[in-house]
Order: sequence, then structure tokens, then C-alpha cells
Amino acid sequence: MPTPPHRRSRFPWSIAAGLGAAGVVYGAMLLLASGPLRPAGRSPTPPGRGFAPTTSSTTPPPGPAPERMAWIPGGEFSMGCDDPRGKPFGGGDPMPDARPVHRVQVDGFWMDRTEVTNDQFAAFVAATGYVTIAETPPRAEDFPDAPPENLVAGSIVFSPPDGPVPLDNHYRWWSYIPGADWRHPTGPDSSIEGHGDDPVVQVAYADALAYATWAGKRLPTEAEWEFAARGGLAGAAYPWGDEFLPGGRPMANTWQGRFPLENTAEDGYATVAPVASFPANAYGLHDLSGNVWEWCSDWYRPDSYARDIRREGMVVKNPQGPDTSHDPQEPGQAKRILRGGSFMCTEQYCSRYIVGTRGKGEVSSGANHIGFRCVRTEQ
Ligand SMILES: [Ca+2]
Ligand SMILES: [Ca+2]
Repeated sequence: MPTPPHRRSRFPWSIAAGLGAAGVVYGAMLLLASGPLRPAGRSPTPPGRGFAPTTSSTTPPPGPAPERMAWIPGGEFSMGCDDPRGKPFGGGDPMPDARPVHRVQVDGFWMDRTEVTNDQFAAFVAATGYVTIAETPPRAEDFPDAPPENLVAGSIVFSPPDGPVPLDNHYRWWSYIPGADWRHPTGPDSSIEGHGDDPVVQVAYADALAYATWAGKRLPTEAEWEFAARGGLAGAAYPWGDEFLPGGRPMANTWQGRFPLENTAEDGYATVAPVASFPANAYGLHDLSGNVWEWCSDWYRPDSYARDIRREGMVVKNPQGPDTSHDPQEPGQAKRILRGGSFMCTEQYCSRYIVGTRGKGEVSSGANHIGFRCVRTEQ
């Protein structure tokens, strides 16, 4: 039986692309200095170019809210992102895969108010005995060229370099760590003890899907995630508006300092924050930008939006994503969408806390900045 391509991606001799997904500026040889958090004014270019108002459905929720979920009314909105370069906190990445900005209609749904926590994931594991991909030793038949001593369970962990490095190669700050898994997010000496409200990390796509199924939920589509994240706003840069620091207040857990060497944690958190440590958006959802990346159900392609428009025309209804994955930057790796950026995102490197931007992750790879939240269509 042929080896699924994703099985070749989570190990030290081929560290996965989820990391690229989670923030590589390909080809950019950047060594940028940074200062302290600074208040951002409005964009020097008009935000929301190409965006039309969101029309939210007036259909009432189908019943009382399930525990820890919010009703997202659905409606029609403009999906995507203008080129954020040159905007405050916009970073250096042009984000062409988030264009064209186009109209999308989604039906109403329930969404978890927060990322899934360690306590929630622990309840799932206790009830089912589920073993995550990171806890499973890779099989020799999947890696016939690997020496047996390398076939050990583990996952990918941020390992900052000793000195300044160009930001062109994420291998410089990611390492495969044997024994890293959701209970030990940064390696065998780490623990989630006392961190029950932190978002679960080191979950691959299949792990997130297994949890969602057990919970009677599913993973959001990319369009559902973005509709929810926008909270009824049209074309705003962030889930809360167009200013990164309204009144000087951090609204999301991101990175301050010179990436990847210095993390000043001016927003209060150097790594993950307990869920809902930052304000909710207008739909009552927390941490859509930052904290941890969130798996969505769509396969990744850079031209997803153009293909949707060609197929459906002016308004794309409930898009489910392409049938297969294709990332020209790492062809052959199967990738699903990740959204929202993480505590490692910074304007110097990965500004994917901007709400219309897109990430991507190799499906068998977790990392210590990748998590998820779930949705439910019916009560
Ligand atoms: Ca932070
Ligand atoms: Ca998040």
C-alpha cells in the first residue's frame, strides 16, 4: 500500500510544513529590529478595499446555546484579505492566497467560544482511550530509510536559536522532540498540570477531528471560521476592529520582541494563555486571533478562492474547500487550513492574526502552537 504523503512529514529528517503554515515568510531574508508595543493608528491605505457590508441572518438560534458555545447567525460577507504590507502590524507577507476578496454566504451554526482546552481534551481521552498521533511511534514501513532509533514518538517544538538568524527558514527555530505530546507540550519534562484552561496543543488534524466527533461536533470550514471571526464587521483587520491596540490594550496573545530570539511578553503571555484571557469579539468568541492556530476542515490550495468564484459566481454558498490539497511551496504534503495565528505571530514574521489571512498545516503534524475549536450545525 502506498504511504500517505503526510506520514512522511512529522519527523526530524523532514520536519513538517505545518510550521511553514504557521508562519514562514518564504524567501524573505529579514532581520528586523523591533520596539515595544506601539499603538496603531488606522491603516495608511483604506482598510476594507473590496469589502462590502456583512449581512447577518435574522434567523433565531434553534434552541438554547450548548455549553460553552455561541450562536453564529450566518449571512453573507466579504471573505479574504487585502495586501496587508505597509499597514501597522501588517508584516511583510503579501498574502496572495487570501485573494480575491469575494462574497460568501454561510448558514448559521454554533461555535465553541474558546479553543478546546487541556481539560476538555483530557475528558475525551479518559472516555475513549484515544491516543494522538504524536504519542504513536512512527512505523518502520512508513519510513523504510530511517534508522530504527529515529522511530520514536514525539512532535515539533519551538526551540529558539542562540543568536540572530535570517527569517527565511523555519527549521532554524523548530525541533522534533521525542516525548513531546499534548500532555507534554514542549517535551517530556513539560507538563499540563495546573494548565487545564490552556488550549490543548500538539494535536494533528486527525486528533482534532476525533475529538470533535466524540463531542458531537465538527471542525469549522474556513468560511465559517472567518465569518465568525469577523463578528459582523466588514473588512476589519482584526476580530475587534482596525486598531491592533485599541487604547493601548492588547486584544490577542501574539509575540512582542525580536522574533525568534526575544519574547518580551508585553501582552502578559510568553507562550499560550488560558483561553478567554483576552476580550471576546461581537459574537462572543475569544482568541480567534493569536494564542493557538486552529484547524479548519478545508484542504489548502493557494487558489481556493479563485476556484470557488469560477465554480459558483458572485456569491459562494457554504464553501467546503477544494477536493485535494496543493501547496506549491511544499508539493506532495497534504495540508489543511489553519486560521488565526498564534502566540508566535508578529508583524516581523507572521502577521496571520489579521483576520482574513490563511495558514496551512501538514495534517499529521502537531506543534506547541497548534490547537482547534469546534462547531455544531444543530443543537
Ligand atoms: Ca504573547
Ligand atoms: Ca486562536
